[in-house]
Amino acid sequence: MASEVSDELGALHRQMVLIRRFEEAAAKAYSQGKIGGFLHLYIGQEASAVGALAALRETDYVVGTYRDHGIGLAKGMTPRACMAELFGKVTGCSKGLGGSMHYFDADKRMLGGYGIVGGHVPLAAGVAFKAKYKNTGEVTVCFLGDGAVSIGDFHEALSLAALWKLPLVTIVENNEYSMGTPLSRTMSVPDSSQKALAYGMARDRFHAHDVLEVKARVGEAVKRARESSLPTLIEIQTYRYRGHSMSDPGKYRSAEEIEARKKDDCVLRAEAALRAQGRDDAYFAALEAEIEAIVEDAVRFADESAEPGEELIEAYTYA
Ligand SMILES: Cc1ncc(C[n+]2csc(CCOP(=O)(O)OP(=O)(O)O)c2C)c(N)n1
Ligand SMILES: [Mg+2]
Repeated sequence: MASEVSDELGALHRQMVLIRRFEEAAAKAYSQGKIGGFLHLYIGQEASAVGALAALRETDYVVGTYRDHGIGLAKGMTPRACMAELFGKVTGCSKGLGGSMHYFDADKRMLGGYGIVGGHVPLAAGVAFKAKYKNTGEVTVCFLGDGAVSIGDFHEALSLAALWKLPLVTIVENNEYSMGTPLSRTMSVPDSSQKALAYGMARDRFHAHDVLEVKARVGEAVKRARESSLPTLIEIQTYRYRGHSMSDPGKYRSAEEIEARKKDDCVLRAEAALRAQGRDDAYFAALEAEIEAIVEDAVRFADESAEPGEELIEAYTYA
């Protein structure tokens, strides 16, 4: 019989496999010309969103960057609505008007998907401010990339979050690169969590190899936010296997570097732990088949859905 630990790990592993297969299918659809514009894949980083969001309640909020597919799916958005958004279809979560960078689902409390690097951090602080002002006990998690740490918005938001003691957990996903620029060329220190010291804020820093550890460590920050209304800055060290976006030839790093990082793959690590606890080949084969069916259904749904009509032009244009 599976233990409680392996049941929990099994659920988180399943979410990570879903995100990975979903994005592999999205990459294929992109190469077939079914998806236009930008497509930033999260492949390699899955344990970060899955572990972090597992530490939240459904009523807690998440705000993220354009690398948002994993965050959206981990927050409970449907693969259908997420895939249809990539295809620019009216059945997408943002009616096909936003695309890859603009996932949004108010019911699931996934408040975006933003394309301006660092620009969303003050928005997340505002969401946390609302929770404090109304005394709702809700926590807000904000994801950003290592490149956003050098943007002014990040510092303004953290400064006020600390001053006003907001229930905000800010997570820097340090994947070592902003587009083709390594972190060593954008920041004077390698550990972005040190920025918390300037604001008198709690901080933490760890790898995203082990999804249960991510959950536990983010969970401490969530507890601090919920029970003491205090913010935390966390750096999660991670790595993306694919290019910055689909148009990135990736000439700034070697194939050897990528292969070396894949040895710490979060999905394979979770699989190995599950196997050690008794899950067998049949379990993983059934899981892959189940996920394949979900992803195929999402692609079919997106393919068959209609494009947004003219009636939406005025509805979403500000004058
Ligand atoms: C204000 C601003 N400047 C530049 C860009 C162009 N741009 C898009 S993504 C990106 C890199 C950001 O890297 P990072 O924050 O590390 O996130 P990652 O892509 O690695 O997840 C840049 C410079 C932008 N979108 N917004
Ligand atoms: Mg980065």
